[in-house]
Amino acid sequence: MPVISNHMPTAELQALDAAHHMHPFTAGGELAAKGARVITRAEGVWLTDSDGNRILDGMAGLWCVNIGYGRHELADVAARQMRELPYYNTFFQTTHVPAIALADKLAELAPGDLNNVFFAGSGSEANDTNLRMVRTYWALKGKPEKSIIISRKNAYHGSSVGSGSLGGMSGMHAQGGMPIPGIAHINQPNWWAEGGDMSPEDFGLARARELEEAIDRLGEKKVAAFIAEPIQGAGGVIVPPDSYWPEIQRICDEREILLIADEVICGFGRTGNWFGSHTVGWRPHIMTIAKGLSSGYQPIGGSIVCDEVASVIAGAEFNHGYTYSGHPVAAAVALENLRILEEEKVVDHVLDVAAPYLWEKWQTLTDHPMVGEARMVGLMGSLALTPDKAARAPFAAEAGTVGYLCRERCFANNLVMRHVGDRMIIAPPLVITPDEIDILIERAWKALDEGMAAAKEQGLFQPAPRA
Ligand code: PXG
Repeated sequence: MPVISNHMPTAELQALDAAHHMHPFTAGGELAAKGARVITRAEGVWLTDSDGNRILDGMAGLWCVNIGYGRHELADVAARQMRELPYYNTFFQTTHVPAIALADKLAELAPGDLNNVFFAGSGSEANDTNLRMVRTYWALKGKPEKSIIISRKNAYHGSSVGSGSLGGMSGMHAQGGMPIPGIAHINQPNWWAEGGDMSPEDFGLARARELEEAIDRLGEKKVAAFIAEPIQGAGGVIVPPDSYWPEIQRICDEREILLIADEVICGFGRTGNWFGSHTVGWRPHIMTIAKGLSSGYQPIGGSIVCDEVASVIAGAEFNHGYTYSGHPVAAAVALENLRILEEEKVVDHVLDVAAPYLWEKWQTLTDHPMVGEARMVGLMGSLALTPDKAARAPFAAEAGTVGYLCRERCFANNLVMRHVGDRMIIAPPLVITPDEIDILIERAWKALDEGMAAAKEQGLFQPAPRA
């Protein structure tokens, strides 16, 4: 057996990868034929692949490397913690310093009375916790029938059976028996694709009022909670009309249901505030966190829970938890990440420097003949691709065909910009500089040009007939 290392030729690494490694959200056969891109190192916002290409990471890994790559402070903290206490659990009335310190810090950062943290290993696990916690809360309050959770179509809340059911991804629900019962999905506030002839403001109100209608239809007595991402990420960076969130808050204020803000992407500075719910003006009872909590340097997630819910849950044994809940190495690394975010004023950098500059440049992409709209909140942005801007028309080809062509051209131009259907999305590390933003925009423009040329060549630059 050869030693597998960065020094092996790319083709050999790809062959070994194809032989034994099953990839998430990937058509394995197609990838095996083509060969996976092998990433070997990273620094700041820059990835290096096994062929020595330097790639600008416009997605911060998977929306998570908020402080950028290559921060050795986190490696040092991890090594120190591994030497001192590599593992101990937080079950059965024990604890340890990293979990204590991280929970304490999160209680300080989170708004209002969100003072209590239940740790998990990922965002999916944290949302599974939330699902069981809100139902358990109502059961302990003597209302076990309050168990339905309302979510939204095209939401992403994770990939486990529970969190995937909370999510509203039709492609996921089509595989493996999801969603589980007891979850209702209302429509998303995606004006570009679904707004028809309505004004964005009217559409935002109408989509928010679907929450009210759903609660009334299902019966307030049966609804436990509403879960939403402040800004949908994996669904394509869907920025709702301004009317949407205030109306959601009004409805929530009038109903007795719990609110779960899924901050897995929006949290820890992504939207220009510590939490996305702050940016959109929404007051949740529980926040789901992961990703930027450790900037992806260690797998860790959790739920930040308000005092009322936590105190009711504390009244009985909550039969729930993970081996790695509050893992000491992950917790210590997360704490160091939060120290860097805070001391280096990274969230201020997003709000005052990076986001305004990126938005100024990002908007210019609407001058491109294939870009219908450009949206951005903080450092998460999207472009809607269209063959007919005035009609906001989708392509005649299957959704994602043209988006995929553009993503391929991004890769070829050493830029990671993803596609979700025919929306292009970015979420770069929060430490990105104006110079790097210039490079991002230049490469994005080139990739769009090449993507459009390829679409035209393949006869794909055609609007779908109007429904
Ligand atoms: N909630 C939200 C809002 C997320 O974006 C999760 C929960 C689940 O977290 P974990 O740590 O279990 O993955 C996520 C994850 C994509 C993509 O393609 C997005 C995510 C994960 C993988 C891929 O955009 N988001």
